[in-house]
Amino acid sequence: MAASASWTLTWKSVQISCLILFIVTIQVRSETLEDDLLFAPGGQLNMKMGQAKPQRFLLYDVNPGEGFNLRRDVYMRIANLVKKLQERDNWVLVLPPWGRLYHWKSRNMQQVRIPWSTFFDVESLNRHVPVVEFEDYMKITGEGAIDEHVYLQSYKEGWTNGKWEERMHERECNDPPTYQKNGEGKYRGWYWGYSEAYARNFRCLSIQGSAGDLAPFLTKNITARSVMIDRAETVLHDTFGRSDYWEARRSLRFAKPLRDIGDEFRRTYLDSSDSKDKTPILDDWREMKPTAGSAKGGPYIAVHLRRQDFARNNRKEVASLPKAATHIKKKLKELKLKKVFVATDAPASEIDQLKVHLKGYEVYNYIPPRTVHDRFMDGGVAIIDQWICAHARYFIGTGQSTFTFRIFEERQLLGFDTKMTYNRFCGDGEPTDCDPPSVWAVVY
Ligand SMILES: Nc1nc2c(ncn2[C@@H]2O[C@H](COP(=O)(O)OP(=O)(O)O)[C@@H](O)[C@H]2O)c(=O)[nH]1
Ligand SMILES: [Mg+2]
Repeated sequence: MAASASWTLTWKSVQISCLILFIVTIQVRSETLEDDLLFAPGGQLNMKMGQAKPQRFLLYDVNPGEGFNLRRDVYMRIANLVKKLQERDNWVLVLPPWGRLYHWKSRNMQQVRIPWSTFFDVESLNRHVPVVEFEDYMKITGEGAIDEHVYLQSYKEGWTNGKWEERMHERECNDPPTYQKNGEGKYRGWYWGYSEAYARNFRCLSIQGSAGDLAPFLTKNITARSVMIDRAETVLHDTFGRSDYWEARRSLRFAKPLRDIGDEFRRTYLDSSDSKDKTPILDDWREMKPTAGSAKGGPYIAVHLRRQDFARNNRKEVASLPKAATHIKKKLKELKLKKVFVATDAPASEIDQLKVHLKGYEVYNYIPPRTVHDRFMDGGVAIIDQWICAHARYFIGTGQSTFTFRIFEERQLLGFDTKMTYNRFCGDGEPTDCDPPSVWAVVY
């Protein structure tokens, strides 16, 4: 039977929850005492005084089919959930290792169990909410165990009376879970490629709502020390486009080595540097608040041409190469520029075709040297492309691509005028004056 875990708790269940919470808190406390060396100052006395609360860990994962740039958005939702949870308890966000992404097609390398530090500046993340890599989590807790695996799902019966409303109930799983209990009572399944990892408990939670709505559930219904929220893309942003949204986004900085490679490419081929282009980067993102329009950008146009599955599926947002080239040439003339940087997932043959259509102009694309590709893999190369696009005078993206959306945001954070950023190709299935992308101003 599906137990109700809704936020409308009855008085009786409140009483029971309090009792369970009390018992488990004692248990968690005694566990924590052993870990004091790792978990910062504090002993029983301090904890009684409310100074050092036991550390709790929030892990999460996303539907395996989702791409890198939607995952970055889900990170922001979960980071802000942790921010909210921290008002009550000492929660730490455990970063889900990267790997097995559909778009990472290079076959000559193992693209799995990749730590966040390969792609992102973990110190910057830490300035928003406390985070640890999964391998560090295993070291801290001494094993690869996760106390509670909570699998988010929709409501089997759909919306009530065809109306979407916020709600949350513990339910039987809609689909048979791929995580199965073995003879030792451990739930085994895909934990980012770590065979030693497992969950002690598994449950399904039907939810319609935002990430922050999980906070009461995590503080009242669950008292375990570590909880994994699976299919985290199911929950929405608490506040889209407000200051806490942007704080999470600002903290999600690319790793310095990748930014350095992008900067070197800008200097070498695109006559672009931060001082000339008025795109200075401060070490601490919390101090960066450039006024909109202050960034000039390098003397080149950058475009993101999303092809591959977008083109194969005949999405109406996809422009043919000749149509994209016509758009690029028009803008180059208008802005009196000669150089265009092309970020794309297209095969080399399509890039060559585009170059033919852009004859008379200088067309650049980033081809990683072997050493860079081996170290940073497909994910890192894509970030270098995004970084170069973020610094162009003018940008044109692909409609509905989260890869493009993340470039829009990056440019907003550098201080570009929105007119120089929020542009996209009109697809072959759209009119030539297709709707421009929606503009999101940064809120500081
Ligand atoms: N290097 C590089 N990779 C790209 C480019 N466009 C797409 N990709 C790859 O394809 C993936 C697209 O998936 P995703 O991040 O979900 O973005 P979306 O599908 O466009 O919304 C990216 O994460 C990259 O791995 C590009 O311009 N350059
Ligand atoms: Mg995608």
